[in-house]
Order: sequence, then C-alpha cells, then structure tokens
Amino acid sequence: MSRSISDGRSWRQRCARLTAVAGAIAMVTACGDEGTTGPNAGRLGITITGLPAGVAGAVTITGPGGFQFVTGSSRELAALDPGSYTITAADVTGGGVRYTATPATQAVLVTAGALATATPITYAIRSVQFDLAVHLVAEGFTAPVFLGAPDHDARLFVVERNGRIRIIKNGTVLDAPFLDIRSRVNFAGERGMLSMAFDPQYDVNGSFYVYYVDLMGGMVVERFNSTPGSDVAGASAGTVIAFPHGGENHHGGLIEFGPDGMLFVAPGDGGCCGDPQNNAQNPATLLGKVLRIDVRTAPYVVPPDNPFVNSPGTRPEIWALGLRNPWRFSFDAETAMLYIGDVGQDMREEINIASASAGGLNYGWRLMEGTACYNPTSSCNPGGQLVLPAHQYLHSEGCSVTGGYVYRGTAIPELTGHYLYADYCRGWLRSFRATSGGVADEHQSWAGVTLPGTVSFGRDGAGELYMIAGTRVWRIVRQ
Ligand SMILES: [Ca+2]
Repeated sequence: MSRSISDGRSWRQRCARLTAVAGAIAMVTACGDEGTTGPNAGRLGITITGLPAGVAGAVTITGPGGFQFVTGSSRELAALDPGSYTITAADVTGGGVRYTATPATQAVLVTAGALATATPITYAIRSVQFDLAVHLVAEGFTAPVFLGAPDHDARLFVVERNGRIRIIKNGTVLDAPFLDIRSRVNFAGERGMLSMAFDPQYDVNGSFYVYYVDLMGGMVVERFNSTPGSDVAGASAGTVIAFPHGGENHHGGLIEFGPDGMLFVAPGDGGCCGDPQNNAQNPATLLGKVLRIDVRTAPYVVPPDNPFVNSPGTRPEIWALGLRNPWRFSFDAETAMLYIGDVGQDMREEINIASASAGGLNYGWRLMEGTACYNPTSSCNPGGQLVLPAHQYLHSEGCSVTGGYVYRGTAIPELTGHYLYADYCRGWLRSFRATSGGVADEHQSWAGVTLPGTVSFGRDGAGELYMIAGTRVWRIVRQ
C-alpha cells in the first residue's frame, strides 16, 4: 500500500499538477516558489532499501520555501533551491509486518549545480528483543482499584475501593490517608470508590474528583479542593454529577479528563445479565454510556459541542453509547485517541478506539457483543452504524478485559505508543499499537508478566505504568 503522492516528475511539475487538480491557492503556497532552474538548481538523491515488493516507504523531504515532497521509493529530485533539506522516514506496514527506517531523520545540504546524496534509508522488520516484568512497589492496601498522579508529581495516589486514597511517597505508603470517605461509600461486591481524576489545573487549584457508589446505590462524581502538593485532601466542594444505578455490578468505574479539558465519565449498563433494561441503547438514561461534561463551573454544564445537545429525548451529557461495562478507558493525549476496554458478557472482551473528538458513536451493546450479534441474535447491525471493536478476544483466552494506557513514559522507549491491557482472570499482559486510523497493529504478548486479578492499570506523573492486583501495586519495567 503506497503512501506516496509522487509521480516521478520533478517536484515543481508535481506542484503545478496538483495545483491544477486541486485549484487551491494553499497548494501553491505549500509548494513554495517556482523552483530553481539552470546552473543555480540543485539535486538530491534519495535511496530507499529493505522493503519487499509491493510495500512502499514513507519518506518526506522538506526544504526551503515550504518545499515538501513525499516518496515511497528511491528517486532523484531536481530543480531544487539550494539550502538544507530534512528527510524523514516513517514506519510502514505491509502484510501485517511493521518496518522501521534507519535513519529516521537526516538533514542534507543541497548546493547549486550539484547532486547531493542522502544517507540511504534502510527499512528493517521491527523486532522486539526484550520482555516486560513487574516490580513490587507497595502492598497491604485494602482493595486497591486505581492509581494516578498529577502530571510531573512524584507521588502515587492509590484509590482503595472502600473509600480511601493512600499516597506512596518516596517508596513509602504514608500512614495518614490522603482522603477517607469510607462512611459515604458503598463498599460491597463490585461497588465502592472506583477511580479518581486530577483537575487539569491541579497545580493551581489543587482540585480532584472521585467516582463512587453511594450508600443508596447511586453513582456519584464528587469534587474536592486541596492545596496543590498537600498530602492531605481538603474539603469536599460538593457533588458534580449523580445518577441512579441500583445494580450490583457494571458501574463502569473511570473518570478522566480528555485532551479537550472536559471530564469523561463511563457508567456501566446497570448490571445483571444481558442488559435487561436495554439501558446501553436507551438515550434517556446515562447508563451504558460515555458522558462528557464541563466541570469548570458548578453545577456542571453540557459542552455545546456534545453530539446530542439538540436531540430531544436524549440526555445531552451522552458522548457515546452502547457500552456494557467500560470499566477502564483512557485517552492518549499524544494522538488524541480514546481507548475503551469494555467488559463482555459471556463470549467476547473488547477494546474500542476512536478519535477523542468523535462524539455520538454507538459501540453496539446489547445489540452486539464484540463483533457478534447478541440481542437480537441476527441482523443486529443492518445499517452498519455500530462501531465494532478495534480488538477483541474470546473467553477461551480470558474472562474480563482490564483496559490500560498507551505508554508515553521514558523508561521503556520501545513501548512508546503501544496500548497495554490485561485480562483479570488469566493475568496476562498484552499490547498493540494503533495505526492513525485506529486499527490495532503490532500485537505483543508479554510473557514476563502474569498477574491474575489485575483489576486496573495506573499511570504516574511521568507516564510510567503500573498494574494493581490483590493488595499490591506493581510497576511495569523492562526485564
Ligand atoms: Ca461493542
């Protein structure tokens, strides 16, 4: 699959052609001026090797005057303005195999009347020659269920499902909890305090949010104010949003701010079996959805660009629908993508990927479980409107997906951009990297990690990732 937009002619010819086709002034600007001819023109030779037939490279050459050219194969560029040119070679995929280029970037000086030659770009199959492991960070927690930290904060905040937040500081669990609202949290079965999120302005306002099941069985997002950097939370600033649930399971469990600064909340479908109330497809309830609200003011407001603000009968807080128990979701700010691990019914565990700005998507439940019809058992997606998972696995491989994060830390550079997830029963750790189109690619199974009972991942202030199982918190490291 070629990503090249070149046609073998000089860049000046290509620009003229594209301009004629597109009729766009912008394209003329993007191409720079009319180029250089005669004795003042320079040339640049590009060599691309290592790819099998039918797989094109992805090499971008930029230079003076807004010059830009993309090629998938070796070629010589002519009629170039003298100056410094930057050559960037991106990874490509062919036949399910990813190829990485060396050098990935280089600068070449083009001089008048001469041929400059770039260092040959060699593609090779990307290989992983290491494994991951986990190192114990701390233990002895009561039903730890989540871990987070403000950006660039060295502390780790561990949410205990009974209603406390504990701090790990300099490798030690502090005696005094950061927060203790056990008297208000329904801690039984799957219920409890399930996650927390730091305000995007935490370093200024010290605010954070918790998501829990209250004593009446309802779902609550509550805001607390504190002094930034303090090891003890301040007073409650009140309920942000609350809504009934009443079921014994499928509360969802995560709250997180998106790259847009809005708070996302993902409640489960209300519990039981097969979503008997059909909540996930019911636009009048918040259950089985992803919600998006603006909490910069109290009470919260619905962002005007939410997808259903003008749809009568649909709760305007709804960002996405058709979810069963989106226990863990996360944003990858780098690519502005949303990953949702949706726990399946009896057959299929799934991970969904979408642009963080794509509202109104229907992820299918209870019409579908993963890629299969559920209820009804056939003709469940006649219009093709439902969003199918980017990845699923069957219950022959596990029982319940624990969604994780895209790795953006610095300790394991090879893992950068890869999404990690686990299975609660089997305790395996796997990863994939999503293409820009949201397709799961480069699947890896990390044999060095087996942690049955992995209930959640965590992410610290530097982007390193953690796994939580039993009473323990583990850090994911390179083996
Ligand atoms: Ca689905």
